[in-house]
Amino acid sequence: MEKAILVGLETPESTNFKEAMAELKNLAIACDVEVLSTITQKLSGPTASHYVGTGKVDEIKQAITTLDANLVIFDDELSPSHIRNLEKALETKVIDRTILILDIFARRAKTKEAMLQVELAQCQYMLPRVIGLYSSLSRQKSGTGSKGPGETKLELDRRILKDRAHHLKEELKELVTIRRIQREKRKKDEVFTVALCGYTNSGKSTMLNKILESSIQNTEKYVFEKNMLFATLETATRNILLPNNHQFLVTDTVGFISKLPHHLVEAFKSTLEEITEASLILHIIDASNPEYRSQLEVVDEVLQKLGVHNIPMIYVFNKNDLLTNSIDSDKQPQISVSALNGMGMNELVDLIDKTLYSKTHHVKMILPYDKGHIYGVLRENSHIKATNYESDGIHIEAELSDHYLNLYQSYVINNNMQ
Ligand SMILES: Nc1nc2c(ncn2[C@@H]2O[C@H](COP(=O)(O)OP(=O)(O)OP(=O)(O)O)[C@@H](O)[C@H]2O)c(=O)[nH]1
Ligand SMILES: [Mg+2]
Repeated sequence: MEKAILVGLETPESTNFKEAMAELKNLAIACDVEVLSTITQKLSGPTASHYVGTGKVDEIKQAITTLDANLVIFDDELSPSHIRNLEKALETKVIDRTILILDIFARRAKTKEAMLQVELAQCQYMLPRVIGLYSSLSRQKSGTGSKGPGETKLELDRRILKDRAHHLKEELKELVTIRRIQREKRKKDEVFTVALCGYTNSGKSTMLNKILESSIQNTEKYVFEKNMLFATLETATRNILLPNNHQFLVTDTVGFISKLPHHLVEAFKSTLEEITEASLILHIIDASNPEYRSQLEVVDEVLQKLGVHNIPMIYVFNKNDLLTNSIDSDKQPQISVSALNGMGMNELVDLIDKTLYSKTHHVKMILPYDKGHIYGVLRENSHIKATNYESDGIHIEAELSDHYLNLYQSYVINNNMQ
């Protein structure tokens, strides 16, 4: 079993440093690593050579000997040269948060698509680091015009990784096409889709299972839910038919975490596209977690990076059975539920139904010219019937859903006109 020392650097940019270190510990445990101790340092930023100061490096080295550790895990993604310098100084394997997350994903991946995506992310993470690892070797060996064995090995390793990444991308492309075709069919059939997004372990899968109970066509399979980081790696879509005959699809997605590795987001893009094309996003928040506010921000940031704009979103504060205080957040629209005991779930399903099937409003509005971007939003998300450019702004006649009516109420001059 691997026995590790965790290392974290607290800089002025660090937010929730303590919680990030606690999360790192959970990530390590999820990889079956025993955590012996945590060493931290406060600095204005990482040092160029060893990420932490040289005095700290000595302290870590001392701890490795005293505690008999065989692994050091840093909370931030280390550069190739940091890893090289640290491994040399500490004479121990050094990894970072990114590798841990990639490792957990690799353990959890079950479908072919998830396995390909994780391996692609791993290849892409390794590529520049192989260069780092061997560049010291090749420098030692390099005489004029000579090719040392290190360098040859480096070239070989890089080529293998590059070929593998290329192969994985090709295989993924085929799967992505199948997924696209499915999505386009749904769009053509005008089926509403609801995507469940949120921090890992917030209760997304439990929520999907609970929503399934509202369906009168209760033949769909339940999805896997468990108290562990990244229980869900593959998206699962289920059909819901309400007693009023309204119908929609709900998709469970992979959870997010702070400092989600960039390569992982890239590799999972095809899976995450399900979110960017949803009719409605339910942002599930574990309100019983003391860090729920920062987790919520992390998820909102990742969604933005994925290119999620102008999709209606409901903030669903989950696990309210564990709360003693009421929720303190100004995010709107919001609802408080327990996916475990069903509290608030009827209201949530009603809200989903209303948001998807809300009637449209025929409105006349005037957009000042400095709010021209809103015109773009409306053109994409509603039906614009007439546009006139006047001296006081853009005069628009449009069909707006409740959501957009609420959002742009201040520009509406005439609602439900005939
Ligand atoms: N007390 C309580 N526990 C809940 C609630 N909803 C979910 N849980 C628990 O939270 C844990 C995680 O639930 P999941 O549904 O697997 O969470 P997830 O968001 O799908 O997690 P990942 O797939 O790992 O990202 C499980 O142990 C659930 O039983 C709730 O409303 N109240
Ligand atoms: Mg899940």
